[in-house]
Amino acid sequence: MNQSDSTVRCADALVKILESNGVKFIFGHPGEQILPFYDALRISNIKHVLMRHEQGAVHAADGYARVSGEFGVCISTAGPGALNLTMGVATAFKDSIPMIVITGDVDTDLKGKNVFQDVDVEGVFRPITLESFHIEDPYDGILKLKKAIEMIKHGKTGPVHLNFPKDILNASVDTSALMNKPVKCEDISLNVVEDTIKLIEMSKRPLILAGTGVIWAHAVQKLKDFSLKYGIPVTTTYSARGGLPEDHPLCLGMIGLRGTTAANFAGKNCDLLIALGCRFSERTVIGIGDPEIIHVNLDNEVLKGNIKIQGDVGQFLGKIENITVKNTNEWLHELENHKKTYEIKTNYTDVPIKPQRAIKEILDASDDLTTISDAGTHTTWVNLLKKITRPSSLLFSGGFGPMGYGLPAAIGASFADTREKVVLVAGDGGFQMTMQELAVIAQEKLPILICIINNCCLGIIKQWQDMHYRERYEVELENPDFLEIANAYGIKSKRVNSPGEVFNAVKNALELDEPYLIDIMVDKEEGIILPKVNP
Ligand SMILES: Cc1ncc(C[n+]2csc(CCOP(=O)(O)OP(=O)(O)O)c2C)c(N)n1
Repeated sequence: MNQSDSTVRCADALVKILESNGVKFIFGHPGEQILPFYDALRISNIKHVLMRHEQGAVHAADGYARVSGEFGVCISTAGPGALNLTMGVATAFKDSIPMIVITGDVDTDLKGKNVFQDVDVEGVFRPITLESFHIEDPYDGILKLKKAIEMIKHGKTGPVHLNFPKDILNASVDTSALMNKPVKCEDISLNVVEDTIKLIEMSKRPLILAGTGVIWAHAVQKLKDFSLKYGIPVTTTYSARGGLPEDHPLCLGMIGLRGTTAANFAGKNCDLLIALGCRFSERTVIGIGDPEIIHVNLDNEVLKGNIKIQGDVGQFLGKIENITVKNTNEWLHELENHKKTYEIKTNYTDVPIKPQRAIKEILDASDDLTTISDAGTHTTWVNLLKKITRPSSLLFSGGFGPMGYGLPAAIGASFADTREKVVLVAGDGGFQMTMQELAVIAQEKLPILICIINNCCLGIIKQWQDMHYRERYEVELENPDFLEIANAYGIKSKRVNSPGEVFNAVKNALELDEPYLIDIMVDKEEGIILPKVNP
C-alpha cells in the first residue's frame, strides 16, 4: 500500500510504537488477518520468533517478560490463532505478567456476521486480561496501544489485548498520530498515613511479605535496604522468590502451601505483616495467622488488612523513612531456630533414581542458571530444592499452572537471559503438550538444556488417585523415545538411569553451546511428601 509522506499504515505505526518502547522480540504465529502487521514487522528492528503454536508464543512472551523485567509481546491471527493464545494469556493474567497481546481479526464490516474465523474474541479474552479491546478506528488503536504500554510499565501489570480487524491494520493514519504525546496513567494517590509508621514502630515481631509487585515495581533493592535497615525478616510469595536472596540471613523463603517452615512459622506468629505487592492468594494465606496487616498494592480490588494503601511498592518504601522500630533480635533468633529444622532428603542411591535426587543433581550442576519448570510433581521438587539468589531466576506456570508452559517459556527466557543458557526441568507429560517448540529451539540454536523427569506417568495425578481414589486410571504414559524426538530436530541428547550420572550429564551438556536434551528415567512410585505448613 502506498503511503504519502504525511500518512502511515496503522500496522506500521503500531510496530513503530513498540520499537520506540524498547521491544526487541515478538513471539507469534501468522495468519491472514494479522498479515499487515507482519508486513510492518518485516522491515522493523524487532525480531519476530516464529513459534509453532500460539500457546507457545504467549508462554514465550511470558518467559521473556519474567526474565527481562520488560513487558512481553505476542501476536496471532483471528479466530483459531487468537483462541490458541488463551492458555498463556490466562497464565500471564494470574501471575500479573505485563504483556501486550495483539490479534488480527476479520474486516470490520464482516465482524459479528459469522464469517470464516469470526468469533467473539473479546468475550473470551475479557476475563483473562486487564483489558481486551476491539479496535474500531486506527487512531483509537494507536492510542490504546500507547495507553496499554504506559499502564503495564508504570501501573497494574498483566496482559492487555488489542484486537485489530485487518482493514484497520491496513488503514492510513496521519503521522502525527505517532508523535509520542505521553499518555499518562492516572496517578494513584499514596495514603501513607501516620498510622502506618506507628504500627511498624509498635511491632515486636514484624514480617515483610513480598509479592510479585516488588519485582515489577523494580523495588528489589529498596526492599533489601528497608529490611536490612530495620532488621525486618522477609518472606515471599512463589513469584517473588529471590526478591531477597534466599541465602540472606533475613530471608525466610516462601510462605504458604509448599512454603518453608521458618516462613510459615513467622507468618503464624508475627504481630505485623507488611504485605508488599501481593494479592493474598489462598496458597499464601495458609501460612498466615492473625497479625495486623499493612497492605500495599496498585490494585485496589485485592487490598486487605488494617491499613490498605493503593500505590506503588517502591514509592511506599521511599516514604517509610527514618522510623524508630523496636529491636527485633529476639524475634530473628526465634526464626533462626526454625530455619535449621527443615531439610529435604535427597541422597538416595536407588535405581531408578528418585526424582528429588535427580532434580537436586540438576540444580547443583547448573548453579545459578535460570531454571524453568512445568506443572507436576517435579515442579514441587524444583521449588523446594532450588535456593534462589536473584529474582526471576526460577520460572514456572504459577497461579494458573498449565502443563506445557515450560518449553516455550524457556525459549522466551533464553532470548531474555544475558547468561545465555537456561535449564528446563519438565515432566514427561507436560513436555509432550508443547514439544513442537523444539523446532524453534533447533532453528534459533538456543542453548537450552532440557531435562525430562521421566516417570512414564502423570505423576502428581497418579499420586492423587493413590491417595483419594480406588485405583489408578489413565495416568500411565507410553512415551515415545525422547532421544529420537530430539534427534529428529537435530538436537543432541542422552538418557540417564542412575544417581550421580545426572550431575555429570548436566555439566557436560552445559559446556556445549547448543540445545541439549537429557531424558532422566526416575522412580514412578515416588510421590511428593508435603512439608508441614503449621510448625
Ligand atoms: C493443561 C493442563 N492439563 C492438565 C493439568 C492437570 N495436571 C497437573 S500436573 C499433571 C500431570 C503432570 O505430569 P508430568 O508432566 O509427567 O509431571 P509429573 O507430575 O510426573 O512430575 C496434570 C495432568 C494441568 N495442570 N494443565
